[in-house]
Amino acid sequence: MTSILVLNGPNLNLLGTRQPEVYGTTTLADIEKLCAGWAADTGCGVAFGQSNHEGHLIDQIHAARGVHDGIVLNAGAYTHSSIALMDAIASVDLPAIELHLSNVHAREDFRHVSYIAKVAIGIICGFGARGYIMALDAMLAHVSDQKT
Ligand code: DHK
Repeated sequence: MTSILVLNGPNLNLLGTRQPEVYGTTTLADIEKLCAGWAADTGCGVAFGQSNHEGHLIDQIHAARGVHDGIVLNAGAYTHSSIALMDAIASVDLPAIELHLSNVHAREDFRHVSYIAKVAIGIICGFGARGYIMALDAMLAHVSDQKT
């Protein structure tokens, strides 16, 4: 069975109340439920992780080796700064999709820079919580293509 890790970085635990005009009112628990529903519908496994700490995120990426077939990563602000997270993705040889709730390209210039994009198979941004399902669909299709 295909299994996908959905990993969320700093401040995403505050979704729902954090700048709702930017990130919406859907909580991370709501998103987890959405993803669980998608998993039940598709038969694909989905695991969920969140940390506000760069090293914990790296540990979770390393732990995905041999357990999951792909990673959907909303690295939050670490997207724009973390060479260590980029290296972690490059090191585990798993496909990763960079995800953002907001359209980072319509925001401040510093959000236009992404280290994750350099090692991701693709990027989804600007579709709010629905983006998680779009990313899961895309990752499942990518992994299925690779298996055939
Ligand atoms: C989430 C964050 O925390 C920001 O630092 C990113 C991203 C955008 C999002 O839209 O999900 O710049």
